Amino acid sequence: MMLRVGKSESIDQTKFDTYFRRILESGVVTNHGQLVRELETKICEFVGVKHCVVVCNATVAIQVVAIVLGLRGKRVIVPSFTFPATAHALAWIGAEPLFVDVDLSTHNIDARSIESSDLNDASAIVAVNLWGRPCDIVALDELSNAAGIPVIYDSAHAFGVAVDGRRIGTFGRAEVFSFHATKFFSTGEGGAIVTDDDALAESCRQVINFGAGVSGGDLVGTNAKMNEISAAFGLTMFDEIERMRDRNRFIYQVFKGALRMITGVEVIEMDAPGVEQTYHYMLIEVDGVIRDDLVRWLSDDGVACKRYFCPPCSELPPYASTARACSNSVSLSKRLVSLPMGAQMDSRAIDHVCGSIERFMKL
Ligand code: T4K
Repeated sequence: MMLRVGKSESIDQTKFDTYFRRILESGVVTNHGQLVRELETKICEFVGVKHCVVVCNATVAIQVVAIVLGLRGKRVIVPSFTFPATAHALAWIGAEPLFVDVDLSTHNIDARSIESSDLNDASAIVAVNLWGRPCDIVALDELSNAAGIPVIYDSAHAFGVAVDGRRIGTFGRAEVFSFHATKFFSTGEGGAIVTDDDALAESCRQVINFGAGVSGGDLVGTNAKMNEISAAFGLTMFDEIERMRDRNRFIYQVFKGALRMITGVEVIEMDAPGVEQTYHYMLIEVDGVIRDDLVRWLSDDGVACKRYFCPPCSELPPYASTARACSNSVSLSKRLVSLPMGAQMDSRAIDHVCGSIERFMKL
């Protein structure tokens, strides 16, 4: 029997029960138990990275990496078009997000909009692989090397994605994944820090456990551990990754074929040369004048769609008065609609969504 977990997936209940029984038998429910260790090993092998530290969510993962890299009180370059967690995580630890605009076609941080004064002012770049579409990693590497500051990737959307045969999770100084219930791979709530840097991994491991073992320095610990039940979800779901990818690819293609026939709707392309996708997001772009009405129409018609991300981060109240204008981010925030994706979608559901959009566009 398959057990529904979150928005996009279902897992094998028998396998989950086996893991769950191991938790009950061991009596260990948290504090880096056996299942968490197994999950970390599997993620390292799958991603092709030396260290994985699983945590309770990706927001805290960003904070932990930022604290370990000494970013408290420092400026950090971030894209203005992302989920608020990217910027809030940094602001929460006392870093200052320095927003830069994104590229209109990739929706990712535009290396060309990072000015040399930004690089002089900033102590790190946190780039986001939005929708699982990889950033311009080469350009970001060049900037990071030239400025002598690290790049950290917020890869909350990108677990399972590869570029030119190399998995997301192996780039920059460290990368962060989200395993939230709305993600391709889920542990309910959860996340991971992945890195090849031995010292960084060791410090992250200490910081997520109240700073235990930290000697000297000013590293402040927190509690960011993943528990064993979440790890059991993750371990059960691991065996489903390729099936989920194939299923999502199929849904994406059916969706794309149907949406392309509707005048006024542009599908956000997930396929790119050299990129192995998970097809976790199904996004369309429409005229900004009608976008909010379309979202209301779809919601009234039972379609779980979202205005990701509106407003852009740089226009959120904590940042709006100081952030620079990011016109591409504003434009995207007015035009994008995220459609339902994953296990909940079959051909009838896709027909319903596309039919509803078509009727709206003909009004
Ligand atoms: N960086 C980036 C770039 C991110 O996008 C995120 C999170 C983070 C960092 C931080 O990661 P975490 O700290 O969360 O690990 C959701 C998620 O809560 C959030 O994790 C995610 N990004 C963001 C993009 O989406 P909401 O408020 O938009 O989700 P919500 O509750 O409206 O759910 C979306 C759809 O999924 C709805 O149609 C309902 C459905 N759903 C949701 C849940 C929670 C289910 O079917 N089952 C469920 O259990 O934020």
